[in-house]
Amino acid sequence: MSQETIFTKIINREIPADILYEDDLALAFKDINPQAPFHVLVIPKTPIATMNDINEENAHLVGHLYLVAAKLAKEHGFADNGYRAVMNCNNDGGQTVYHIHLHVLAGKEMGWPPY
Ligand code: D5M
Repeated sequence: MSQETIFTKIINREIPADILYEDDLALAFKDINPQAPFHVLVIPKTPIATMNDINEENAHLVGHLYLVAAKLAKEHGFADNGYRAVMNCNNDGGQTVYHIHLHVLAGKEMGWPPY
Protein backbone atom coordinates (compact mmCIF):
# COMPACT_ATOMS: atom_id res chain seq x y z
CA MET A 1 0.00 0.00 0.00
CA SER A 2 1.33 3.43 -0.81
CA GLN A 3 -0.43 6.74 -0.54
CA GLU A 4 0.62 10.32 -0.78
CA THR A 5 1.25 12.16 2.47
CA ILE A 6 2.79 15.47 3.43
CA PHE A 7 6.18 13.74 3.20
CA THR A 8 5.70 13.12 -0.53
CA LYS A 9 5.18 16.87 -0.88
CA ILE A 10 8.45 17.46 0.99
CA ILE A 11 10.27 14.98 -1.30
CA ASN A 12 8.82 16.78 -4.34
CA ARG A 13 9.68 20.22 -2.89
CA GLU A 14 6.01 21.19 -2.96
CA ILE A 15 6.25 22.30 0.66
CA PRO A 16 9.38 23.53 2.43
CA ALA A 17 11.46 21.56 4.91
CA ASP A 18 14.86 21.99 6.49
CA ILE A 19 16.61 19.22 4.55
CA LEU A 20 19.88 17.92 5.97
CA TYR A 21 20.56 14.98 3.68
CA GLU A 22 19.36 13.49 0.41
CA ASP A 23 20.37 10.61 -1.82
CA ASP A 24 18.61 8.42 -4.38
CA LEU A 25 16.77 6.42 -1.73
CA ALA A 26 16.23 8.68 1.26
CA LEU A 27 15.65 12.19 2.53
CA ALA A 28 16.34 13.59 6.01
CA PHE A 29 14.87 16.80 7.35
CA LYS A 30 14.27 18.50 10.70
CA ASP A 31 11.09 17.57 12.54
CA ILE A 32 8.67 20.49 12.64
CA ASN A 33 7.87 19.71 16.30
CA PRO A 34 11.24 18.78 17.80
CA GLN A 35 11.31 16.60 20.92
CA ALA A 36 15.07 16.97 21.45
CA PRO A 37 17.72 19.56 20.55
CA PHE A 38 18.42 17.48 17.42
CA HIS A 39 15.33 15.82 15.93
CA VAL A 40 15.49 14.69 12.33
CA LEU A 41 13.20 12.45 10.32
CA VAL A 42 14.77 10.06 7.83
CA ILE A 43 12.32 8.80 5.22
CA PRO A 44 12.49 6.56 2.16
CA LYS A 45 11.67 8.35 -1.09
CA THR A 46 9.42 5.41 -1.91
CA PRO A 47 6.35 5.72 0.29
CA ILE A 48 5.72 2.82 2.68
CA ALA A 49 2.70 3.49 4.88
CA THR A 50 3.65 1.70 8.09
CA MET A 51 6.13 -0.78 9.51
CA ASN A 52 3.51 -3.43 8.72
CA ASP A 53 4.11 -2.75 5.03
CA ILE A 54 7.83 -3.55 5.12
CA ASN A 55 8.50 -6.65 3.04
CA GLU A 56 11.29 -8.56 1.30
CA GLU A 57 11.24 -6.11 -1.64
CA ASN A 58 11.51 -2.87 0.33
CA ALA A 59 13.39 -3.96 3.48
CA HIS A 60 16.70 -2.71 2.07
CA LEU A 61 15.25 0.82 2.26
CA VAL A 62 14.76 0.46 5.99
CA GLY A 63 18.37 -0.58 6.48
CA HIS A 64 19.32 2.45 4.46
CA LEU A 65 17.35 4.73 6.80
CA TYR A 66 19.48 3.48 9.70
CA LEU A 67 22.64 4.04 7.70
CA VAL A 68 21.62 7.64 7.04
CA ALA A 69 20.54 8.13 10.66
CA ALA A 70 23.92 6.98 12.00
CA LYS A 71 25.77 9.09 9.43
CA LEU A 72 23.86 12.23 10.46
CA ALA A 73 24.29 11.50 14.18
CA LYS A 74 28.04 11.06 13.70
CA GLU A 75 28.33 14.18 11.52
CA HIS A 76 26.54 16.26 14.15
CA GLY A 77 28.72 14.98 16.97
CA PHE A 78 26.30 12.65 18.76
CA ALA A 79 28.00 9.31 18.17
CA ASP A 80 29.78 9.14 21.53
CA ASN A 81 27.10 10.52 23.86
CA GLY A 82 24.46 8.59 21.96
CA TYR A 83 21.11 9.15 20.36
CA ARG A 84 17.82 7.41 19.71
CA ALA A 85 16.29 6.21 16.44
CA VAL A 86 12.67 5.17 16.59
CA MET A 87 9.85 4.34 14.17
CA ASN A 88 6.26 4.59 15.39
CA CYS A 89 3.60 2.25 14.00
CA ASN A 90 -0.12 2.97 13.84
CA ASN A 91 -2.25 4.49 16.58
CA ASP A 92 -0.81 2.93 19.71
CA GLY A 93 2.71 3.51 18.45
CA GLY A 94 1.94 7.19 18.02
CA GLN A 95 2.17 7.30 14.23
CA THR A 96 0.55 10.37 12.66
CA VAL A 97 2.10 10.46 9.18
CA TYR A 98 1.58 7.30 7.16
CA HIS A 99 4.87 7.30 5.29
CA ILE A 100 7.43 5.48 7.41
CA HIS A 101 10.07 7.66 9.02
CA LEU A 102 12.89 7.12 11.45
CA HIS A 103 12.95 9.73 14.19
CA VAL A 104 16.56 10.52 15.11
CA LEU A 105 16.72 12.27 18.46
CA ALA A 106 19.85 13.54 20.16
CA GLY A 107 21.34 16.28 22.27
CA LYS A 108 19.89 15.30 25.63
CA GLU A 109 19.77 12.23 27.84
CA MET A 110 16.55 10.39 27.12
CA GLY A 111 14.42 8.37 29.47
CA TRP A 112 13.09 4.86 29.17
CA PRO A 113 10.36 3.72 28.77
CA PRO A 114 9.22 6.42 26.34
CA TYR A 115 5.84 7.19 27.94
O1 D5M B 1 5.76 11.48 13.51
C1 D5M B 1 5.41 12.40 12.54
C2 D5M B 1 6.34 13.56 12.71
O2 D5M B 1 6.30 14.35 11.54
C3 D5M B 1 5.99 14.49 13.87
O3 D5M B 1 7.05 14.46 14.82
C4 D5M B 1 5.87 15.85 13.25
C5 D5M B 1 6.54 15.68 11.91
N1 D5M B 1 6.04 16.51 10.83
C6 D5M B 1 4.76 16.60 10.40
N2 D5M B 1 4.68 17.46 9.37
C7 D5M B 1 5.95 17.90 9.16
C8 D5M B 1 6.54 18.81 8.24
N3 D5M B 1 5.80 19.45 7.32
N4 D5M B 1 7.86 19.04 8.32
C9 D5M B 1 8.61 18.42 9.25
N5 D5M B 1 8.11 17.54 10.14
C10 D5M B 1 6.81 17.30 10.09
P1 D5M B 1 4.87 10.23 13.89
O4 D5M B 1 5.86 9.18 14.30
O5 D5M B 1 4.06 9.84 12.67
O6 D5M B 1 4.00 10.70 15.02
